[in-house]
Amino acid sequence: MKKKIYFAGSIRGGQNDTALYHEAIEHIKKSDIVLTEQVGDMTRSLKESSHDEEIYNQDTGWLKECDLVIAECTHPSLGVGYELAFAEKLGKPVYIFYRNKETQLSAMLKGDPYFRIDTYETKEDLLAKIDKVLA
Ligand code: 6IA
Repeated sequence: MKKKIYFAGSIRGGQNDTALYHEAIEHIKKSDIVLTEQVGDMTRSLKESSHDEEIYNQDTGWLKECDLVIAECTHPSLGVGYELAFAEKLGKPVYIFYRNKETQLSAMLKGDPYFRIDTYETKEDLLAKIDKVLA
């Protein structure tokens, strides 16, 4: 059966990696379901009017519904950090990937043995590691 994946990545924390999130999401969709496609949506602007309460309710609902969380954490994001702690409280498996040559991951993630954390360098490397998680 297809798994429901909550893909987390920075939005207001900075959108430099949105194209990469998009590719990762499209890759995951070949085998499973991604609940959070908007994270890789390159057509939407941060300037559009946002309904923050709706976003919060929808995303926390999806966190409750998902089978596992995959987060790309190279760009620090308050929202992603919140989602990861929320997922831990719910007991959802959480996989975190980041490019260690570009950032120092927060001690609040690295120091928490609950999270399964791995580094990567290239997009191909990231997709291969995601495949292992999904297998
Ligand atoms: O603090 P951040 O904005 O960087 O938090 C990013 C995380 O919060 C992502 O993993 C999302 O799951 C969630 N999130 C933040 N903003 C939105 C959003 N905005 N829609 C859905 N989830 C969000 C509207 C769409 C946007 C592309 C303009």
